[in-house]
Amino acid sequence: MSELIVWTYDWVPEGPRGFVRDLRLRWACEEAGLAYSVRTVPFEGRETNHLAYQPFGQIPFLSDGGLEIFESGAGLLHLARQSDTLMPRDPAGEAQTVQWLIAALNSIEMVSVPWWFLSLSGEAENGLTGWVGSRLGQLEAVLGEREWLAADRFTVADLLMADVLRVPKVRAFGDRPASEAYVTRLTARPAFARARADQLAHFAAADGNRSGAG
Ligand SMILES: N[C@@H](CCC(=O)N[C@@H](CS)C(=O)NCC(=O)O)C(=O)O
Repeated sequence: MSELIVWTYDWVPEGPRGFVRDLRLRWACEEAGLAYSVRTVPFEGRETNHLAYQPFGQIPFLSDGGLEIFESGAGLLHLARQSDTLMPRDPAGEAQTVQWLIAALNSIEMVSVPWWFLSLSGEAENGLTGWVGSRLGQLEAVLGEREWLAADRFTVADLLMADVLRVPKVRAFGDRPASEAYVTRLTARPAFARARADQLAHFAAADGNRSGAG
C-alpha cells in the first residue's frame, strides 16, 4: 500500500519559508486528496547528512512505500501518476502535462534561479537579465492566450509553473499581466493555501523546538 512521505528540513531560516520546495509536493497531495505525512532531515549538516536520499544534500524528496524519489519534478510526476486531478490519462493530455512540467523546470527555473541568485550579489549589472526577460516574455505570450498550460484544465504543470513564477523577485520583474493573473489564480486555490500554511506552521514549530533546546 502506498504511504506517501514528503521529506523536508527540520528547520530553515525565515527568508525561504513559504517557498521551500517541499511545498510543491504538499500542494500536489492536497490537490489530489492523497494522504501524506511530512518527515525531516536536519538542516544543520545538510550537505552530507542525507546524501543517500538526495545526492545534492537538498530537499524535498518523496518516499512511497519502498520507493525513494528526489527532485521535486520527479516527485510531482510520481504523484500525478496516482491522480488524474494532477494529470489527464489520455496520451495527448499526459504528454502536454509532462512537456510543460519540464518547461517550468528547464526553460524557466533554469534561468530564473541563477538570475535571482546573481541579483543577491548586489552588483548593478546582472548578466542574466536579458535572458530571463526573454523567457518570461515568451511565457507571457503563451499565458495571454490560455488559462492553463496543458489540456485546457488544471494540471501539475500549472502547479509547478506557478510555484516557479511566484518567487517575489521573478513576480515583480517587468510588466506581465497574464503571468501575474495566472499566479494569482493558482495561488488562490485552497490546496495551495493549505500547503503553504502547513509549511509555515512546520517551520514555526521548529523555532519553538530550537529555542527550547537552546
Ligand atoms: N532541483 C531540486 C532543487 C531543490 C532545492 O533547491 N532545494 C532547496 C530548498 S527549496 C535546498 O535544499 N536548499 C539547500 C541547499 O541547497 O543546501 C528540486 O527541484 O528538487
